[in-house]
Amino acid sequence: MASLEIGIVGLPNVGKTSLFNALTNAGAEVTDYAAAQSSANVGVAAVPDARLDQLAVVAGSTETIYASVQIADVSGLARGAGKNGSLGGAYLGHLRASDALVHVVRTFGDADVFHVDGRVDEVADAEAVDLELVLADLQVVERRIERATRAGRTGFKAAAASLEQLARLVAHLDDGAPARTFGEPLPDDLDLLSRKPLLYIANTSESGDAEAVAALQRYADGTPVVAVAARFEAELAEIDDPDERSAFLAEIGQVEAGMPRVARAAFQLLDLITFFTVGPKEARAWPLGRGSTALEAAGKIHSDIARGFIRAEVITTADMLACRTHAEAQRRGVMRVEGRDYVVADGDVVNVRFNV
Ligand SMILES: Nc1nc2c(ncn2[C@@H]2O[C@H](COP(=O)(O)OP(=O)(O)OP(=O)(O)O)[C@@H](O)[C@H]2O)c(=O)[nH]1
Ligand SMILES: [Mg+2]
Repeated sequence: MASLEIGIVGLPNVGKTSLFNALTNAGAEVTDYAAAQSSANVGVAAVPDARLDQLAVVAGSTETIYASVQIADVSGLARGAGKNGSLGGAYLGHLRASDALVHVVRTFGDADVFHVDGRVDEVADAEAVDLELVLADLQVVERRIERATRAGRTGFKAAAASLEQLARLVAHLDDGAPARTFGEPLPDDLDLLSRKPLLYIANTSESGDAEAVAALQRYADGTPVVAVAARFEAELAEIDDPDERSAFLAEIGQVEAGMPRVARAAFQLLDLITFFTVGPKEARAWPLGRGSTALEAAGKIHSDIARGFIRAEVITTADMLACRTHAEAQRRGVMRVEGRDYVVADGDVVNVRFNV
């Protein structure tokens, strides 16, 4: 299964790697200077889901397997990087390959941490990175225009139409606006960073930085903002003992870890739904593109199951929790039998009958 990847962007030293560690528990190196690392940290973040926890209890499943998203953490994006073309190579490769971007903005203001501009200004910082992404895209579109112009000379009508659209896009990007807000359908192969779904993370101090978070929310103008104290969360992720965890959380007056919120927001950003398979061996959450069919869901589980697909038996999470077993759900008439074209709904408990 090709895994969906989320790329972390942000200015240097804002806590991207701390967030990555908190999400993935990978223990990547965190430095208090701006590390110029050329390779990326890539890891997997589990997406906690209370519905799955309950289903696992009801079914007495030995193992609980959450859905996951892949996260890539690269070094900081310097101001000017998009314009002067230094947004190159491996760095861009990772971001371009991402299906969505998480943009970390620093609101914590410890004096002991080096900050590139010697101050904390969350809105200016966010704006700077957003602009670099737009400028990098502008270069891509301009290159595309050069190519389309050459094709146009040899007389392709399609090239002329796309040239007009690309010129409108250049004007849009030139205003500093992201491709996301362009409002015209663009060719699928035009891979622009500012076109990807985006989520802001306000990396706060343990006190929460309410004012700065509110300012960032105003700037974000509808784009989701999730506030979290990344360094604290990264430390929390390393504690396995439940009592120790509770004590650590209580220290900053929190009852639960903030990372599940981030993981869920990232998951939503990818426009995924979750379906479940539940049995005594394992209860498992599967990510699936919204609008996918039962046959596609079967293919996520195993290509053989899709190939030999006969039918899907579908129970809602609520019905499954009430009935406790597939057999009881069938007896009460809440188990639906669906064909290969059934559009799977979020929270469906699915059992595929297949024949190989
Ligand atoms: N007080 C505080 N410090 C933090 C927080 N998150 C990160 N830091 C500190 O900020 C510094 C940079 O953190 P990193 O996670 O390495 O930041 P980064 O964005 O990955 O940095 P580069 O990869 O070098 O661009 C480290 O000293 C962290 O301990 C936070 O939430 N609160
Ligand atoms: Mg880092």
